[in-house]
Amino acid sequence: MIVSAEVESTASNEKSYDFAKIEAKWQPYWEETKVFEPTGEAGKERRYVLDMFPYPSGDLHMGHAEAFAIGDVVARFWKQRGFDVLHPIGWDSFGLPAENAAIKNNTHPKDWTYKNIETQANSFKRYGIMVDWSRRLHTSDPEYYRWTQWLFQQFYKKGLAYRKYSQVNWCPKDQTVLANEQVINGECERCHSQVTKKSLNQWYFKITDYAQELLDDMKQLEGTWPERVLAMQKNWIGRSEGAEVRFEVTAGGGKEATDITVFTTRPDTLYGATFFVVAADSQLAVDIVAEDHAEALDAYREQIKALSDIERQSSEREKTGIFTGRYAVNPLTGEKLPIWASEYVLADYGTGAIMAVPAHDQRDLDFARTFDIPVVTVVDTGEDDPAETGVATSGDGKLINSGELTGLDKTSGIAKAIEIIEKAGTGQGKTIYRLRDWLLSRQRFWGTPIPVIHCDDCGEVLVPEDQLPVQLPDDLKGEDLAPKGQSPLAAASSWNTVECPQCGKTAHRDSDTMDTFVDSSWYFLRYVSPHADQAPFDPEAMKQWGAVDMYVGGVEHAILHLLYARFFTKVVRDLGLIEHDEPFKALTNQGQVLNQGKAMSKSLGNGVDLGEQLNAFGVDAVRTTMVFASPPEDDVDWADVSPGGAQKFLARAWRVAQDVTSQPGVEFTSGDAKLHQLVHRTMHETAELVEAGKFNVMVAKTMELVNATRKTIDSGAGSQDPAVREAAEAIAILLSLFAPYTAEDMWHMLGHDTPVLTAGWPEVDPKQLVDDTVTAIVQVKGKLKDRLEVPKDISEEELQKLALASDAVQKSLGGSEIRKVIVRAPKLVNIVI
Ligand code: ANZ
Ligand code: ZN
Repeated sequence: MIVSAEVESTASNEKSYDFAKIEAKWQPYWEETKVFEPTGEAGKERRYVLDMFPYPSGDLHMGHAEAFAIGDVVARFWKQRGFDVLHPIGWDSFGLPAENAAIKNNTHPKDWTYKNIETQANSFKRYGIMVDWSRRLHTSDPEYYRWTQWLFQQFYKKGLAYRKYSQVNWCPKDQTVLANEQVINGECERCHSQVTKKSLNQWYFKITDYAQELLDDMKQLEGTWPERVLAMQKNWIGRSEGAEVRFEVTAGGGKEATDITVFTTRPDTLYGATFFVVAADSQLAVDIVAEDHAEALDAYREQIKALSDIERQSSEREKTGIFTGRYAVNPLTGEKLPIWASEYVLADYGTGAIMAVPAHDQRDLDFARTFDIPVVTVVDTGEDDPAETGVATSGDGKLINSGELTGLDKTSGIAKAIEIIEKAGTGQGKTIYRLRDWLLSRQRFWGTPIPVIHCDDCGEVLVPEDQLPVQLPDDLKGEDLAPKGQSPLAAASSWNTVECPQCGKTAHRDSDTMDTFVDSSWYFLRYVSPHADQAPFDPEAMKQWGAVDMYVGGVEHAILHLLYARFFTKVVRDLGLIEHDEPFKALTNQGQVLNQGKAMSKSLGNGVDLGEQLNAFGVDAVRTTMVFASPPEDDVDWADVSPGGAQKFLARAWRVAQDVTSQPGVEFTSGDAKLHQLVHRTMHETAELVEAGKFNVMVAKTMELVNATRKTIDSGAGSQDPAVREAAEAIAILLSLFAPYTAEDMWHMLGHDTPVLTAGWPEVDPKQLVDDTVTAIVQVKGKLKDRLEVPKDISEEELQKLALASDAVQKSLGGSEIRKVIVRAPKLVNIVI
């Protein structure tokens, strides 16, 4: 065990608070009492709290410790507030690192995976997270991926999973395709190799069918999801309104006349189009190129193959392109525009072809200047001529040189242009999205096999439902799994060769596996009934739990995982299996744990080992530090925090319980009224703070309450004061949200014999919250004898009671008989003798 100097001194000051002993004592108790599991009590309101499930790489790290401490505050708070709480855990246990480890160690990926899961599970148990262990799941278990496969098949039947031959991102090192989202600045997000393009037959999910709904339903999330996450999703979906316009391509260069449709957001600028561009890597370019330009086009296509979409669209690089030898006719002006092929037009956006308006589109202007193409200004924005400045103008203004559009502004120009082309039958208004279908197949082993069989006669045949899951073979290991340009499963012929379920001929299993994002797109649905074996989840359990009330996880998942999970939820709803539209009603993005301003990383050598911190300071001190350091969404810099300080605070709180000598169940009638009031105010305020996500302030309030209670105890006979017991119990309940071991130990020291998590939130007396007190004057025979601080809304009887109890009043009465008491609450009491 590693003990720092600071800890040693702490430990000698507070000898009696021994976190290791407390941890050892209560961990088995929680397992025995099953207090972390939902009770399923009828009629109880339910809450579902979820932390993004971990990937089993090694042991837990500081990032896990932060995220799970935060999620647990929410889960434990709702439990104390009387809800039945579901807070499950599982592992996202497919993926490449396991496979790479297996190749290196000549083992099967499951060895590495399940060993790491066991290590992490033990650490989570030690960390005291309130999770229902009976619901634990692993996405690499056949019981789980059976249903991932089943869902894939339902998607397939609805036309939402399909295979298509296309140019895809290919990582030459990992020898697998990558989704667009996994290509960062032209590099593989994992191994940083330069990504290339390859033509392959790949599986896709048709997420684009849901583009508009994914946008529209963000309304349901406003206010409960971080704004920036919503903004990122909106951007990613990228809705564009405009028009499709059909251009006739004249015969020439050995090719016949045809036509090409473009997508434009600015049909109002049609008169400013001076050239036309097709995506150089599209089939369209090959189809239309003049015969005597074909060779040059081929050479150009070869040259741009290695470029990523981001590089291709970068404004920094000089534009490149090649003339195709053909011309397109502007449907409004009849003008013949030269058709170029260039990298800057993307093959898979819009129609893969554009009309170029250099005066009002910077990319087009850059291109026009490179190749000396005319620039015609058609919107008078009041700025300088783009042909001279090299800066395209995109603002609003009056249309000029534009025939029937001349004089209109941008909005009415767009409307008018659409009206004209629609009437002429050469185009129509159109909305498109930047979102692409989700490429889900991977040429790797350690993933969910795609449950499809390919037959020469029958084509794609779904594996019959009663034969699911299609299991991964157990007998491949080490070198068998090394990347070979196709899935290792393609080479496993005994696994791969099967009878066609339809015609009985020899056929082949699909040898690709699914992107692990598929596994994580529905796990939150599985948790409501993780052992269901007739369906992905039990409909009754789903009715009880429904959508996740609070989801906690890193902002790095703002697009991929969260968008995919939203898409899956909508499809599962459309399959009639659930009723809700959105998987996560609320989302909290926790910050990162840093060290000296930098993210902890192996290469920087600034990592802090969680196990060492837990050994040195105890679980509760680490958890308290995580929650106290900042609001949940901010970063925590481990160089700036003090787990030693947190440990001292916990010891101080713990000793409060030790010093209470009263028995449970006493009501506050007399004693330290100030402390009594503080307890009620604290419980009221902390509930509001937790609801508002200000967990750090909640901890600060707990600290204040501990200090005040200490003062009362130290001021004399406090240990018997009912206010002190009330305060100590309140402290234990507050600590149960973020320092569970200390809280449990205190609760039992205070004489309770059930788990602190069953205590419930104490009822708050609204009278104790009334801020405004007034000074009441007490007179005897018309003479002022005392002043009393009383609540504004004090009753006549209460005020009279307080007045008669006053020492000064009693003294002046001196035993005389009281004839009459006149009470004017809350300000005056007059005693007549
Ligand atoms: C003419 C025009 C004039 C355009 C103008 C813009 C400004 P967003 O808003 O991102 O959807 N475009 C269309 N398809 C393209 C593709 N496959 N690759 C590259 N660029 C493409 O952008 C839509 C605009 O981007 C379209 O409107 C088109 O250029 C271009 F003053 O058409 B525009
Ligand atoms: Zn067949």
